[in-house]
Amino acid sequence: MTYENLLVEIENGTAIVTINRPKAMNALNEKTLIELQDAFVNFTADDVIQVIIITGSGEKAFVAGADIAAMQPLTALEARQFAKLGHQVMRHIEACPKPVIAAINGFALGGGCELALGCDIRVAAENARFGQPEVNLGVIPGFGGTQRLARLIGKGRAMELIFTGDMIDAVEAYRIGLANKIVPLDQLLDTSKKMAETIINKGPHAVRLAKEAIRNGLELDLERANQYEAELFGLCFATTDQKEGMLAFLEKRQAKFKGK
Ligand code: DAK
Repeated sequence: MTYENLLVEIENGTAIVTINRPKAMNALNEKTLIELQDAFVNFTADDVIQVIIITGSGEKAFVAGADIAAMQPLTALEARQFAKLGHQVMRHIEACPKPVIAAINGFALGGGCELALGCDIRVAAENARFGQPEVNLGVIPGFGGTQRLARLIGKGRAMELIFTGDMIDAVEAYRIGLANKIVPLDQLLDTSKKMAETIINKGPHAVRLAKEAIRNGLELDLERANQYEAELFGLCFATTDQKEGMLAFLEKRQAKFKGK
């Protein structure tokens, strides 16, 4: 996979996608969004890839937002189109059956924070800074920030971040549940890769069905969500991984999952 604004490496079942526009702090322009979407279509279809890590190039920024220079002259209709493209990309990431980890190496602002929110897990480097500063520019978050941030950290905290445009550091992001963990910058990728490896060693179907259960279940009331979980739990028993996983436990050995 070769792209203009993305670097993609595949390592032991993990795809590492680096957003590579360092001169613009890895800001998301149309081209980058289209490339991200294309990359996720490929990751979803590629059986070799089991986990995806998204990070930014350099040491200063994960993604400093949607590209302000590209957005400034947009008409209302063009802006709507741009927002729709951003939403589509976040949906591709969220709906990707494979877990997606954001490795946040610096500023994750505006569209960058929204990209991190579209991922399943957020690992923050000590220099990570999060924020939804769109109100400083006279707009609101346009790639799902008003919705996903509130769902993740709660309405009150999301409103505070979005209304003030304040930036928060990694410690505060961890405290409010925006970051899953904080690590030194030089350990960010290794930690994320180790987490990917841990996940890869589990039953792939189980991990994917768990993602589906959490993601779709959160949109349902508890009763229906639990019924949905029961259906997916039942489905696990159609896989050889379930037979192997339980047999391995009973035989006191490591399971050898085949993803079948
Ligand atoms: N877009 C374009 N260029 C950016 C950028 C961005 N978001 N962020 C930084 N850059 C560029 C800077 O312009 C500068 O370029 P040159 O001047 O060197 O050519 C270069 O990156 C380095 O930035 P600084 O010189 O500013 O570096 P500092 O270390 O001093 O500051 C910073 C770093 C990240 C704190 C600062 O650059 C900054 O505040 N950046 C903007 C952050 C921001 O406001 N992000 C939110 C963007 S708005 C919607 C669709 C989408 C959205 C909203 C609505 N609809 C269509 C409805 C989403 C909006 C956003 O994400």
